[in-house]
Amino acid sequence: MKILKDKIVFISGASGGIGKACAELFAKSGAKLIISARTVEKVQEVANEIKEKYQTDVLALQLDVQDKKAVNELIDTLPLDWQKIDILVNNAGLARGMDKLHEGEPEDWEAMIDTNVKGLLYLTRKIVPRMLEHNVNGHVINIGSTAGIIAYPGGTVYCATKAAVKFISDGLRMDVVDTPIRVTNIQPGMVETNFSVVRFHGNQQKADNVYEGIEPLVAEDIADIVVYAASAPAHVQICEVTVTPTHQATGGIVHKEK
Ligand code: 8X3
Repeated sequence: MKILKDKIVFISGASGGIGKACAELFAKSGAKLIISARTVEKVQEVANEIKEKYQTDVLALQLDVQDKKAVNELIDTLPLDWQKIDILVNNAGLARGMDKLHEGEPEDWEAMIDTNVKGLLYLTRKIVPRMLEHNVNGHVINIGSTAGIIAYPGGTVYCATKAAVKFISDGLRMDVVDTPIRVTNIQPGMVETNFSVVRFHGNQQKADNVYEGIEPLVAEDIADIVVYAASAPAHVQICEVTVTPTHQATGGIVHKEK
C-alpha cells in the first residue's frame, strides 16, 4: 500500500498473535518495523521471517513495557534511522485469571494493569512527543477490547484495564486534536491466539474450551483493521472499531453450537 511505504511502525508485543499478524501486514504494505516483545529470541524469529518474506527492514527489540525505565531507554537509544516513528501500535497486553475479584490474585491484577494500562501509557508518553518533533502524520493505534465496553463475569480487572484503554484513547484524541496525530482504539471480541492460554496460566484445555462451539476471530482479522485504519487518508481518523465473531454479540453474550 503506497500510503504506508517506508513508514516506521512500532508494534509492542509482536512475538505472536495480533502483534505478529500486524507486523506481517504492515511489512507486506511496505512499512519498516520496530517490533518488541519480552522474549527477544521469539521477536527476533518473527523479524527474520518477515525480513525474508517481504524484503523490508525490521528491528527486533527486547522490551517489557511494564518497565518504565526500559521503555524510556529503548526509545532514547533507537538508532538514528529508526527514530522517526510514524505509527505506534500499542498491542502488548494480557489477561490473567478468571477469578472473582474477592478471590483473585493481586499478582494477576498487577500484570494486567502494569502491561495493559501503564505499559501503553509509558510507550505513548515517550513516542508521541517524537512524532510531534519530527512533524510526522503520527498515528497511535491501541488494541482495546469488547471487554472495555461491558464487563463479564470473571473478567473484572481485565475489563477495567481495557475500559482504561478506551478512555486513554478518547482522552489522547482530545490532547492531540490540534496536531496531525490520529488515535484509534480497536476493540476485538474473541480472537483465538495465545490469549486464553496465558489467561489460564498455560492450561491448554481450559483455553480450548473458550473457543469451542464458535468460530472465533483470528489475529489476521484484527491486523486487517489496524492496517485499514493506518492507511486511511491523513484527514480521516478512525476513532474506534468494535469487532466480534458473528456469534458473539458482546463480551459475555456468545452463542455456541452444542
Ligand atoms: C479479549 C476479548 O471477549 O475474550 O480481549 O474477553 S474477550
